[in-house]
Amino acid sequence: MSAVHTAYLLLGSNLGDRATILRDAVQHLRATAGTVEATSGLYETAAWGLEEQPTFLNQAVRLQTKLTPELLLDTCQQAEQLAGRERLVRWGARTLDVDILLYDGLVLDTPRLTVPHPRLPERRFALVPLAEIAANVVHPEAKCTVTELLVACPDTLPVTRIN
Ligand code: A4P
Ligand code: MG
Repeated sequence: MSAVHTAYLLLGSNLGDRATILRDAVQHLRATAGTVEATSGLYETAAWGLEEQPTFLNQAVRLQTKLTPELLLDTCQQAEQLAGRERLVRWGARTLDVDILLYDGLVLDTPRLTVPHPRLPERRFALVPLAEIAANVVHPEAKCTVTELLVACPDTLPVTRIN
C-alpha cells in the first residue's frame, strides 16, 4: 500500500462567483486527490503583489493524499482549468488559484514545483487561514510553527474571516 501524505493547500479566487468556485474546488480535490480532512473558514483578503485588482477569497485545506507532489500539482491545475482560469498576468486576477503550501515535512525545489511555497512566510492571506487548521505544524525550512510565522509576518494587508 502506498503511503499517505498530509498536504496543505491554499485556494484563492478573485473573479466570478468566488465562494462557489472555492466550494467546487474542494469537491474536485475530494474526488481526485484524497480525503479533505479540514478546511479553514473563508477569508476576504486584499490583493497582494498586484494591488489594483479585486479582493480575494482565500481558504486553506488539509488533505490526506497518496499522490506525489507532482501529481498533486497536476490535480490542482486541473481544478484551476475547470474553473475556467486563464493565465494572463503573474499575480493577476483569476477565477481559481490552488497552491501547495506544505507537503509532509518535504523540501523540494524543481522548475515546476517549490515546496514549501516560497512566499508563504510573507503572506498573511495564506498564513491566517493556514493557522486555523495547522497552528502547530512546523515549517521545515523556517523550523518554526505556522503560528510563529504569522506572528513574525511583516504583511499588513487586511485579512477578514467572513464565515
Ligand atoms: N509552482 C511552483 N511551486 C508551486 C506550489 N508550491 N504550488 C508553479 C503551486 N504552484 C507552484 O503559478 C505559476 C507556476 O508556479 C505553476 O505553473 C507551478 O508550476 P500560476 O498559478 O500559474 O501563476 P500565479 O499564481 O500568478 O503565479 P505565482 O508566482 O504562483 O503566484 P502565487 O504565489 O500563486 O500568488 N493576493 C491575495 N490576497 N490572495 C491570493 O490568493 N494570490 C496570488 C498569486 C497573488 N496575490 C494574492 C493571491
Ligand atoms: Mg499559483
